This record gives sequence, structure tokens and C-alpha cells, in this order.
Amino acid sequence: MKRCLVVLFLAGWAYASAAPSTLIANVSARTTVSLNGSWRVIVDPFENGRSGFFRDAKAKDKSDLVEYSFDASPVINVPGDWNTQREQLMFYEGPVWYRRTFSYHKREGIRTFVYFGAVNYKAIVYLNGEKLGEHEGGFTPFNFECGSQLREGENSLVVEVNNARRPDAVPAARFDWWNYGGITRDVMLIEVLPPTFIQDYSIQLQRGTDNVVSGWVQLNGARAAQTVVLDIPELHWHGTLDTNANGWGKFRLTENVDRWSPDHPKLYDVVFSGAGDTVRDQIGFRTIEVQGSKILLNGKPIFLRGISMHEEAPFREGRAFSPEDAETLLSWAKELDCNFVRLAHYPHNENEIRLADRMGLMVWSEIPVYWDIDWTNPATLANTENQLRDMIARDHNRAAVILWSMSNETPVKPERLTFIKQLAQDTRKIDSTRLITSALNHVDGSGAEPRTLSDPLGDVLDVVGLNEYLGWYWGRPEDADKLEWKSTFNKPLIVSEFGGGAVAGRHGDPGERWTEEYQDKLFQHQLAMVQRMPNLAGLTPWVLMDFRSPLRMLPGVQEYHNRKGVISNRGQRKLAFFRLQKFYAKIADETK
Ligand code: GCB
Repeated sequence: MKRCLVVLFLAGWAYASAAPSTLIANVSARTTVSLNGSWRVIVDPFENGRSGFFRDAKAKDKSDLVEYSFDASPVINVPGDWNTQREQLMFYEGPVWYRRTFSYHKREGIRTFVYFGAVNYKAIVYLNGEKLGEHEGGFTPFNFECGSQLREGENSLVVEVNNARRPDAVPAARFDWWNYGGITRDVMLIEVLPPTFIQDYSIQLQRGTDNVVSGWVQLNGARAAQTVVLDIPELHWHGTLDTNANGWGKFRLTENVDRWSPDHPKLYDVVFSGAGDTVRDQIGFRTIEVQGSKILLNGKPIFLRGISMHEEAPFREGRAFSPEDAETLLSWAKELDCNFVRLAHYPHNENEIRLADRMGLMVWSEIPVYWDIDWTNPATLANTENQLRDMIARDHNRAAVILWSMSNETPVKPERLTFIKQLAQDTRKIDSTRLITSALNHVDGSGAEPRTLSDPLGDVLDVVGLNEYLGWYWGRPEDADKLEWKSTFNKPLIVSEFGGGAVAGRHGDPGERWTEEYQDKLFQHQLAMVQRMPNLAGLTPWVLMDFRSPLRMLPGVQEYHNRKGVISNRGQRKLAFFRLQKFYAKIADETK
């Protein structure tokens, strides 16, 4: 059946302070040349290489003085952090120069971009000695057009990567995870055939409906005003829309769709074609809303049975990046009977999000506005807005993502409120199909008094997250039996963290710290307590797996690991794992 889309025009991108994203969406559906593999690296603590390493120079003859050589330098694998690839670099924070050569055959009319899934923290990218651009933020993708810098035949791509912590960066100088440096996710060349191509698109089920699918398309290139075709073969949808002079066009269609949910993670093949370009995707349609203290998925209340997790590799340590890492981590969440994961504390790699879409795991995705940052610095705000924008740009078509989190455990002060309010406002402008949250940890009350959640940031959010460590950083696990909680917000509450450390395999009295029994007991009392909390809509205990942290030094116990995992980094399930699993199985049963 051929149908016409209702086409509307808008003036262009509706972004707040941040410039529009230049990110090419859905890179796995494009024509790409992988630049993963062995890269030559020069560790450069004094930034000596700024004088010219980007030229990748070679000595012309035996008398020529060139005091560096990529060709003679060791290699590091990309994707991957440098810390776990070379022992000397485990604690290294600073500049490292990366170089990859590749041979390329240029073809008429093809536009070529170099794409990085993530580089922690700052990247300055040079192609054949010329700067293509720079990027800040360790967990979001970026791409630069290669243009005339790209040569026929041999090419040298050099990246100065710097993971030095800075007080004005996001995150700032102090955080509870390993500061893995390097080109930590895939690198590729993206080739687009037509000079004007489909850069990005959005297609989502509109809130408050079960049959209105709406979205937009963004073209990139000189011939911006075009006709774009949208096909959803399974629904027999075939329609067209026209883009405006900015390459942007909006559409809306009415069709009964089989909706995505954790029990039924249905994805449709969707094809956009226009201007000679074609992009295919798999898209789930669902709505996520709030009604009073309830979260509604597809119009029905849902309890989020979740777990928090870091992007840390199971078994081998280091940054997780591969589809296999994602498979292991998310399968563990499934084994716990989760329908939800909190991807803390920064945007995780796309493999995880795509797999969550297919597995039926709802996702909380977060930017690294963590603890205290430089709230009054305009450059810090601009950087944060870029990270937020690019997190959303990469994943805004994934049904799994239901919550954008603005921050974690930030201190209650006016400048922080102004800053995060701006982020929430930006997010609502960019994406009207998801909810906004933050993990808060400020509560009023002490001793045996009830604890009241009244952080003014709660007013800004759709869903309030609460991190509390009763039984670990304060009080004893059994104090949870008597403690009452209040909230000044009539909004859904997710207990976004609770937990305690245990060394896998260490057994003893439930009163003894670091034993599995202590952690299990803490979970026992916590799980009973959280059920008495007002507005409880879900939980994501801390944390799925033990992870590396420079703040956790206790010899014989932590050895630079946060041990609050319910699974060890060697895959051993601790007692608390089974307690949580049982709890979730019961809830799943009751809410069927
Ligand atoms: C928190 C933080 C998390 C830490 C955790 C802990 O409140 O949000 O990043 O790792 O506590 O283990 O103390």
C-alpha cells in the first residue's frame, strides 16, 4: 500500500546552546573501512610531540635529526585502553600519540569521514600532518570529514590522546572508576556515495499514542531540499517527505504497531532513502511516560527491576568495548531477572545499547556529570552539552533507552541547579520521547528520624533517582528495618544505588565486612526497606560486577577494585546475586 506521509517543515534543528551534532547516525549500516587493529604509540608525558609528531616525519638520510619514530615504536590495540595493554601504563595519565597508516583509493564524488566511537579523554586528530579537528569527552562518538587531506595511496592518521584529569573537565578530577586512556572504541572511515547524504533521522512512537509514529530526517550536503522515502516493509509502509533548505524534514504516520517491551522486544526494519543514499535500521516502537508516581511503558505501569553497571570488561579487565563483552554483561543482568540496566556513569558503547534493544532490557543512560564539577565555567557547560547532545544523537532511535540521566550525586548548591536545569531543558528540546532523571544523594534527617528527599533538583526531573548507602557508609544493615523514607516529590522514585563490598569467595559471619555474608545481609535488609519507600518505581543496586577504581586501595581486599559487585570481575556470583535474583523473580511473578 502506498501512503503519503504528513510532512511538516520546521526552521531547522531546535537545539538550545549546543551546536547541532555533526554525528553520522547508525554507522554500522554505512559503508565503512575499519581502522581498528595495531596502532603505533609514543608515550609523551611532557607533550614534547606538540612540536611536530603529527607530521609523522621520517629521517631523510643518515645525517637527518628526527627524534621520534612511529615506525620504531610499540603497538597498542584499538579499540582498547592503554592501561591494561602495557603494565607500565596502568597508572599513566597524560598524552599518548597514536598513529595508524592505511592505504586508500580515492573515488570521484565520495565523501569520507573518520569516525571514532570514543577516545578518553581529549583527542586531536591529524591526517597527513593536517589537523582535522579535536574532541573532548571520553565516552561519546565523533567524526571529522577528511576532504582534501585524504590522499590516494598511503595515509597517516595521527591522534594525540590525553587522559589527564582536569578540574574543568567532565568528569572533573575525582571519580570512582579507572581513568582508562586511549582510543577505547572502534575507529573507521565512513564513505558516503552521494555528496548529499542522510546524516541522521528519528523515528519514534509519539507519547500518549499507540499508533502515531513521528520523526525527522537530516540530510548533509549542498543539495539539501530533497524527497526522502521511508519504508517499513513489515507494515507495508511506503511514504515520502520533503526536506527544507537546511536538509531537514519532519514526518508523521498513523499505523498500529506491535510495541516493543522487555517481554516482547519487537524491532522493525526501517529504510530511509533519498538523495541517492539509503540507510537501514531496526527500530522498536514504545512509549514511556510518567503518571503521578508511576512509570508507564506503553501506557501500563511497570516496575524497573534493574542493576547498575560500569563499562568494564568481564574476565580480562579494562574498558569493555566488544559485542562479546556486551553479551556477557547483559546476559548477567538477564540472569538476575532484570528488565532494566543503569549504564553508569557515562554513555556506554553502542554494542551494549543495540543488544539491550534486542534483548529487551530498558536502559538508563548517563553523562559523566559526577560529584563536583566546575559549575560556573561556561566551557564546562558547553562541553557537557556536547556530550549530552552526542549521547542522544547516537542512541535516540533505540527503544531500549527510556531515561536520560543528567548527573550523579552532585552537591546541593545554586550554581549546580542552574547548570543541570539547562541540561534538562536542552534534553527536552532535543528528545520528547524519553524521561529525564538524575541520581541524587542528599537527604534531610539524621539518627532515627525519617529521611526526606528534598533536593531541589528533584523539581526538574521526571523520575527521581536516589543513591543511599545505609549499612555501608553509615549505620548497620539492620537499621534499614526501622528507617522511614519520605519524598517531597510526587514523582516515580528509582533507588539508583545501594550496596556494600564483598570479596568473592570470602565467607564469615554476616557482621564481618568484606564477606559475601555481610553483603548478602545488607541486600536482605535493603530490599525489605526499599519496598516501604514512597513512589518506588524501580531499583538498580550497586553494582553488577566488581570494577577497577583508584580510590579503593585496601590490600588483600580491594587491590584497586570497588568490590560492590554482585559478581566478581572473574565472573563468580556472590550470595547477594542470588538474593537479588530471587527478589526480582518474585516481583516479575507478581507483576505479570
Ligand atoms: C556512589 C557513586 C558510585 C560509587 C559508589 C561506591 O555513590 O555513585 O560511583 O562507586 O557510590 O561504591 O561508593
